[in-house]
Amino acid sequence: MMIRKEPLLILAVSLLIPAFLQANPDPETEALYQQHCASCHGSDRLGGMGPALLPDNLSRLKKPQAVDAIGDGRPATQMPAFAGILEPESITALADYIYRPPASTPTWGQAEILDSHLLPHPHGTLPDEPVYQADMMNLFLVVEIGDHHVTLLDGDEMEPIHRFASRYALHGGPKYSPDGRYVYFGSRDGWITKYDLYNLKVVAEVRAGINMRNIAVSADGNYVMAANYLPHTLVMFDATNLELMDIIPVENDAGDSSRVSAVYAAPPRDSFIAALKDIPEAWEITVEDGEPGIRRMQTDTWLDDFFFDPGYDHLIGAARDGKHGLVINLDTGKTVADLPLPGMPHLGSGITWEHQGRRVMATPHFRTGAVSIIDMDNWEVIKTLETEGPGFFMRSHENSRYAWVDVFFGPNRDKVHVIDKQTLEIVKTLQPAPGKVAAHVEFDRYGEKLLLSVWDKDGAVIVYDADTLEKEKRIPMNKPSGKYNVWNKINYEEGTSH
Ligand code: DHE
Repeated sequence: MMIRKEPLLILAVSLLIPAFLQANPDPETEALYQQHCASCHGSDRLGGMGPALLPDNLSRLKKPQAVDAIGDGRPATQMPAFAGILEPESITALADYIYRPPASTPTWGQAEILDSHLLPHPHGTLPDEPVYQADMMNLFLVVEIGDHHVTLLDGDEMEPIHRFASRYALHGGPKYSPDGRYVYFGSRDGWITKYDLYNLKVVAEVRAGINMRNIAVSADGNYVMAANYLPHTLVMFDATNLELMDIIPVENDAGDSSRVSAVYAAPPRDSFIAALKDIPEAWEITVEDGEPGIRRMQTDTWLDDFFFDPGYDHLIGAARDGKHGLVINLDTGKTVADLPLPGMPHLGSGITWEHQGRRVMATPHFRTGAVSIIDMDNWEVIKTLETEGPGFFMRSHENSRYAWVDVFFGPNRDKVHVIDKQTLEIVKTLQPAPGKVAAHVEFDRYGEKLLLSVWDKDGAVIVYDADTLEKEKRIPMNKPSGKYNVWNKINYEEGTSH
């Protein structure tokens, strides 16, 4: 294990919460928390068997939902119901308490990361043959956020092979090792889980931060990089057993620190690219002899999510103001185009394809019912397709003539549009389960079939024929979100996310 010795880098990063904002709960609520909650969620609320209960980690759970969870428990988890044990006022007081910043400053540095490391099956201790029969290149993983599970699907038969519990609130695409045997999941609470798809076992886990954005696996499969919101760090691990290699403080020359918007592997460059949310910089990180080296690119503005052209020559990033996109040449670090993309483009979900001999990319928007289609040679928007509402995810496959985009927000969120990649028109709008969000598509390795999520506790993934657009099968699942095909991911297929 190589860990930098400079005291500056042996981090114990603070939340920097002003004193006047810090929690001052009444001792009674604090005592209730310690009595009933601390054993699972940690005495410092940093999480344990249960998730972290800090305001930033709870930003996606509304307070009334927290009150319900404390009172009624959470099905299919270890969270018990406290309604029969605690008075309603105590339950409300506890819910208030967990939304307040903690009195003592949470830290997540080297000691905490090393301490969190779990290694149930060190590399080389499990058999090298799959324990089931399937085309290992046509497997899908489906993340079910309803009860924090993952289903492994056989992509030829479209049948579940196995279902296992995940860490709380997985987010972002899991990343496969280059040979497709292992998959790395990232959770919002900072946990990275390495899972062996041959043996159907968790082999290693580590917690990289308190509030994590995403993870990336290097093209050679040797390193895992975690991007954090809290603390302001990038953390690098040896992919073999998830051993800590380096903690990179995310700061500019003036010492201002920043959250990391996201980090991705850039295979042709043999590097990682990260964009920063609070400092106008994008970083290229290259690992040599186990040591990460950083090249900083100044950007015209702060970047949110981003995307690359197929050669990874350019980064296309969404400006944090949500009003435009920037194209940055990754060799020179210079901004070469400013794209008029109103309505907060969701560039992380962009896809590309060949259109009339030129490469185009397309992205949905979080705030506008539109898909922007951009010529990647001259960076001009060639078409803005009107949709029935703002969308989240877009998908296609090189072998399919269609691209799919959902209508994730608004009254039409149960609809998905099918776009003809040559005419650039919507040719069909499907409504697979009226009243239930339909979102996120992933194709099989051949581009012949696809899976669409019905994003509901009583939900499903629906199998469609990618050509006839006919529904073939419904596989019940608990709020399935993303789906990830091994072949498409390890080959960086043009129609899927990286
Ligand atoms: Fe995501 C991917 C950021 C909210 C489901 N989301 C990503 C990635 C980023 C990101 C940077 C790419 C990481 C990767 O794959 O390595 N997401 C954000 C946000 O900033 C945002 C808008 C606010 C936030 O809460 O963080 C956000 N995301 C959501 C959701 O509300 C979704 C719908 C439900 C959830 O699980 O929280 C959601 N995000 C997803 C999914 C992916 C994702 C399913 C992977 C898509 C893929 O196909 O690869």
